[in-house]
Amino acid sequence: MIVVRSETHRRHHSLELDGATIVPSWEAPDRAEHVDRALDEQGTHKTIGPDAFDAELVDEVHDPEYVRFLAGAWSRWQAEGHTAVGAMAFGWPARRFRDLRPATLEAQLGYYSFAADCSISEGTWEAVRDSAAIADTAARQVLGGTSVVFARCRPPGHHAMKDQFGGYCYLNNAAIAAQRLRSGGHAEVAVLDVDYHHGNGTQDIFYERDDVRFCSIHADPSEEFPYFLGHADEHGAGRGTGHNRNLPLPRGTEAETWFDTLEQAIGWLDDSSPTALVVSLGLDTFVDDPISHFRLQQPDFIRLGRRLAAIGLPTVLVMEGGYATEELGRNVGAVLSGFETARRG
Ligand code: SP5
Ligand code: ZN
Repeated sequence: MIVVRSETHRRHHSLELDGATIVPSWEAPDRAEHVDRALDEQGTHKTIGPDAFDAELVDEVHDPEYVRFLAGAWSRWQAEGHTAVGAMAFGWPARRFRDLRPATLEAQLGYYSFAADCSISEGTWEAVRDSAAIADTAARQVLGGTSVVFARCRPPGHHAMKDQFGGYCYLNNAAIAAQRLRSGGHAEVAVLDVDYHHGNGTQDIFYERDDVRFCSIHADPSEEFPYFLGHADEHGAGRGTGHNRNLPLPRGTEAETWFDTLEQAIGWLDDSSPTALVVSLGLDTFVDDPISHFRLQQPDFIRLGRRLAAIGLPTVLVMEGGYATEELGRNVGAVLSGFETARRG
């Protein structure tokens, strides 16, 4: 399989709140290192680097001012003389506050985020930019006729809203891939999100659109992050009504139920006629994931790969979460080999 990756991710070391303590994030560089090593060991993949970041494409799914904010936040933070190792919000425009675009960096950190589980520091923007470019490049490869490409993105993207970062995500890599497929001629694109957490960002970006339909299988947000989006009654709005589908499952869900739900998701995506597929491939559904509570085992990831291949559409696989770092490489490898055997067979 063609794998798009880059080393720039190593420059991004995020911090997150654990209660009132600030700790190194679960979403750390060794995640991608384990994946790269495992895929190299499989020896069946062709690795390429990303093409240049296409700001115009990204501005079609994100607020351009938000993208400018991300690009400039760290240098502004330093210029202001802060000594903290990372910039993070501490105030948000919550209920009954006003939706005012602030001018100061401190206020903008709150305006442009929805969670305090990720920070902006030295190298964050460069890693975020490459991660987005990786997803875009994978989509371009698919437009060029390759049937499936793996975008080894880090940081992940599916929580990133039109104009808010959070959930370890800054730019929405899957949305960028979907937008590239749209602009390359696919009239309708399906996005299937199998990360343990709801893909609130992808939902937000396409909520009022009928050309990209979004379906997510995830832990019920009434008991899991991101809490305030991802419920079963969110169906889309305006032209997008009927083009969004959430399939929340309780904590502790086993593989059997999960795969039944996957059938529902695929069936729903097939209700219309998408000609290309983007998969937000989170591996945090794994039984030993340290922050998640579904119970998929490694062989289930082979099965997942096979099932995704059987959908039969040109496919971009975009890496999202997965925090059982030691096993992450083998789990990603399992999806890719399942996919490849099914498509060859
Ligand atoms: C891409 C992705 O999977 N993002 C997930 C973001 C989750 N962030 C909030 C995590 C809160 C975890 N608290 C864990 C406590 C473990 N003792
Ligand atoms: Zn996740």
